[in-house]
Amino acid sequence: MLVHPEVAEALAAHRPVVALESTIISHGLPRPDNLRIAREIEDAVRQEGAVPATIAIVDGQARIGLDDDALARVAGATGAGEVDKVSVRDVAVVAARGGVGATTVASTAHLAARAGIRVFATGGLGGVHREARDTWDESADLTTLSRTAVLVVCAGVKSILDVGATLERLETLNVGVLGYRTERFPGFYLRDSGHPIGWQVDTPADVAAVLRAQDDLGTGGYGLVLANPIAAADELDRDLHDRTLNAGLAAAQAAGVRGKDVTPFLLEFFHRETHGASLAANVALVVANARLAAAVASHYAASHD
Ligand code: PSU
Ligand code: MN
Repeated sequence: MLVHPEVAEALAAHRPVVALESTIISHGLPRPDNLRIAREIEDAVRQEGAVPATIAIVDGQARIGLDDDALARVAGATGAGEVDKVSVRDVAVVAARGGVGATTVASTAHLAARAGIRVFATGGLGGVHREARDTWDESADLTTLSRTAVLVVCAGVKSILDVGATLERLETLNVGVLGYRTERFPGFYLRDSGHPIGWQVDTPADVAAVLRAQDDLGTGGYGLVLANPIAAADELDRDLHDRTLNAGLAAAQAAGVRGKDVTPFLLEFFHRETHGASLAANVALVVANARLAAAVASHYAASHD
């Protein structure tokens, strides 16, 4: 594992660091916009006074914090071969083969915790797929968070998933869910998924206090989700959303898409069918999450004794 010097220095000095995932860059956002957006997300973290640590596997090495060249490789901008989507179980394989891999929420959380980074920002968490009763398709994001000391700042989970089942699984797995200025679990492109959550927090300092209490009480080994709804101005039109979702689910089924290809397929479908409206929403919410994560990391770092 190679921790970028800027990230290592910040961690050693107890200055704020925010981990960022790379699957969103390689598989969640269309090329060539993805590289520019990846930089925008890092800039948002810096603007809030924290150091960004985008995580990926490059030439077999797990990297915590990417330089510009590595970021371009993960974005597929150098044309130097394919980038694998890498969950926790794949990390060692891609590393041993010397490959290039983009890390999911699960593997990013794992590597972030290993590097001592407590706060992580992304767009949407993986979860239980709608047809899970038949396919058993549940993202390893959930089980990984049940044993990884990381706060994940996200805009909820996408409506392509079974949101209610995902919330139930998070409860079973001891993963806390906090709503940022809301008591409704957000629905990624939409502010409200239709599901309530138990705890509302109103400031980054409140969130940092929960992290400190977790550390003190020994529940810090479990992940925590900070659900930050997309801004009202950036929300997708609900009718457009519902139409696209139904069409996308039908298309995925007709095409026989399975396993780890399901999420990228549906994301791409949304971006194409909404003529970029879902992409604009996606970028807005990720940048907002990066900012909020940086603010939380700053308060958490400041509370170090
Ligand atoms: N949700 C999104 N955008 C994404 C993903 C999820 O809105 O890019 C990615 C994340 O990396 C997440 C992964 O960890 O998909 C989940 O994939 P799976 O369902 O195959 O575990
Ligand atoms: Mn899956």
